[in-house]
Amino acid sequence: METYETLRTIEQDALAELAEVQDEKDLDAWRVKYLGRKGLATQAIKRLRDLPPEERPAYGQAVNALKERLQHAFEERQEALKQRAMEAELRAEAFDPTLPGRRPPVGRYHPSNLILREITDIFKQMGFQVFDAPEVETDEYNFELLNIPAGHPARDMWDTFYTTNEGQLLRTHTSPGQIWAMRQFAPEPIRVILPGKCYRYEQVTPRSEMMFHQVEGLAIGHHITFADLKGTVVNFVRQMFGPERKLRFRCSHFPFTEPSVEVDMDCILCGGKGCRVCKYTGWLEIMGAGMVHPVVLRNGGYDPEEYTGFAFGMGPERIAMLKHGIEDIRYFFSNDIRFLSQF
Ligand code: 2U9
Repeated sequence: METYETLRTIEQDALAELAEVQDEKDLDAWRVKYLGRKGLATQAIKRLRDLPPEERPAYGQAVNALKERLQHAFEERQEALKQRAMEAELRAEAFDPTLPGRRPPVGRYHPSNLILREITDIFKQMGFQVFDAPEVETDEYNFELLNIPAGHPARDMWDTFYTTNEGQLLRTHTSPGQIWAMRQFAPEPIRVILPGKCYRYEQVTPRSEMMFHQVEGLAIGHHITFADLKGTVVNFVRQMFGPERKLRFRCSHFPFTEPSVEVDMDCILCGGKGCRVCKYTGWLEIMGAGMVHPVVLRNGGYDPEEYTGFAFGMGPERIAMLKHGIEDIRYFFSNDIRFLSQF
């Protein structure tokens, strides 16, 4: 019976030690110690020799049963350790839903586009539709059809980017687009607004860039008068700059309008008292305008005996500069995120 006692001791020791095993290495050492070829459980079979033959089968079975139980306990422990390691790994990599999220960088509208949208929205309310026209133009559309023939002194007003193709250029104003609009719609009355890019080969200064935007408007129909132009401009300015704004229409000259005016608004900064922004005049120039010249009307396909129209043009960057107190037009196109992200 002492032999069986030994088997029990082996089993008790083995299970107690197994419970203490914490990692793969110790587990393997345990397996070698008890179940390996020279392991205690394996070696226990040697006691067979000391037993009388009739007791040997029972003892053999007892040793095999012990080995099976130990093997089973080994596998259970192995599985438990694996499970524990996996849980630890998952805990280490765990997603923490309480951490603040990482914001992806989000783009926004360019201040030129924002002001263009504001301007076109106001004119849309008054029944104007947005018309799109090419930026690469011909001499004919950019100058001639607008009553600016070759040699006309007005051509000196624009220094033009000519292309290597004869007669082809980058438009110096959005006005050629108005010819496209007139020729598309004549003889129907029209109200169109043309926002877009223009190019002039000039010295870049705080007040002028080589590329800039213009918004031009054109209304053609029967009985359109200067009073319609005035009402349209006053409504626009009061929506853009506030209901208290005063306006002044000052005589001017453009080849494509007759009569022509330049429109001044009382200074938004000083209210007309005079300050640095209005150069102590109390007034800010915001646009040019006039009644469409009869020659231009005819070039667009309208009979000037039957139709009249008004037109106006403004620089949206200038409008945005006045509205937001921006002092240098070059901020718009120098891609400085510190400037752009303020709008
Ligand atoms: C056609 C007929 C008439 C458009 C006009 C102006 C006056 C004008 C400038 C102001 C500031 C442009 O950005 S700016 O430099 N524009 O003063 N523009 S009347 O008149 C037209 C245009 C096309 C067929």
